Amino acid sequence: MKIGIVGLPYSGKTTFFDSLTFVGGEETVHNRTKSNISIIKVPDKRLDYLVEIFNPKRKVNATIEVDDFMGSSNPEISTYNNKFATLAKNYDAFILIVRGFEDSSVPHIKETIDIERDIKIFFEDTSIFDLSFLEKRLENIEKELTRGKNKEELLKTKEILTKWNETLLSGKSLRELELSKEEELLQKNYQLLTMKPLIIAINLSEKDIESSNKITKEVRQKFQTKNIRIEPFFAKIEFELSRLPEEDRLDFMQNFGLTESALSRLIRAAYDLLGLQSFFTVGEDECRAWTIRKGMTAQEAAGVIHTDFYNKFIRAEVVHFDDFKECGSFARCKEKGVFRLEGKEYIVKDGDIMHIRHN
Ligand SMILES: Nc1nc2c(ncn2[C@@H]2O[C@H](COP(=O)(O)OP(=O)(O)O)[C@@H](O)[C@H]2O)c(=O)[nH]1
Ligand SMILES: [Mg+2]
Repeated sequence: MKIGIVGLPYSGKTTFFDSLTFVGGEETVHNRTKSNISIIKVPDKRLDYLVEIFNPKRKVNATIEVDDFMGSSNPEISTYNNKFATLAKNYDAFILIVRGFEDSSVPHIKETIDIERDIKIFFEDTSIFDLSFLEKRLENIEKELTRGKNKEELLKTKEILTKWNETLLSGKSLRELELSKEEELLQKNYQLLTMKPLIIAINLSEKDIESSNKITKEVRQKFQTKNIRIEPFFAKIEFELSRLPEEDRLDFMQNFGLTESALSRLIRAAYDLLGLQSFFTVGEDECRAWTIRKGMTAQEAAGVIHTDFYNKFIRAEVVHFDDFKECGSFARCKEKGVFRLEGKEYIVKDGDIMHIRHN
């Protein structure tokens, strides 16, 4: 799962990325000419709790890949141009950093601070790329239709693409649509930008901490739809925070009246929007959060751990995290009847603790 950090120049993308990398990054590949990619641990309080109980040798968080691919050192993709559009297709979701902080020493390509205008620029530019893609594709379909092969399939595709085209022309984004299985398959091939989940992170200054809820509410009223999350954050504070030793962080945040770092919130939001969830495996060696798509079966989830577990799956022993926390031990879970044996068709829930029985 890859997330692209996008936004206008000087909005705080690299500041955000560098904070993430310091706090949760396992491995950073700094390649200033191409991309800056980092693998980020998805924070999870439930996993922290399991680690306290089982005291394992290793703790393994779920991970997600984040890329500061519009990095300022590559002026060719510093705005939403064609090159941006080509690269942006590679991502499963975007975090759009929008500048809300005033600072006369930091230039703004539009000269003034205007959160709504900058969000609109992103919406409009990405819609234009999608529209031009759809129009080209529709022209090709017309040509293919005259050849008379695969007529039925082409007509079906044409119908879908025409609908998407009209949605965009009416000023809406494709995120708002409910997709059929067929449409999902098309999107897999096309990677339309306005269909990708979007997190809008408004980068505010410290002096806006008190008004941040009000500012965010206004932006949400205008732009919140399906597959969009809108969150405020304070890039400069987060950056300083990430450089502090862990034990000093809480004090530092409290000085600003903050209770938690916004980075965890943003990463978890991305994880949710991508339709991802976690199940856990626990033991003395390792406590681990595994990433699966919502709706996956026990057998498919077992296959994420190991293909052998998929092929030789017998049953899954399952306890939900909440039940485990309430009972305090597996033995007590068995007494209370919340420890279950599930077959391969069982739909895994977010927070299930599983042990796979296999041949
Ligand atoms: N005052 C202030 N400056 C910031 C903030 N966030 C970023 N900056 C500064 O703005 C400049 C551009 O930030 P950068 O992260 O490089 O932006 P990018 O072009 O989007 O990658 C840098 O000098 C940052 O230190 C902020 O919240 N407040
Ligand atoms: Mg940058």
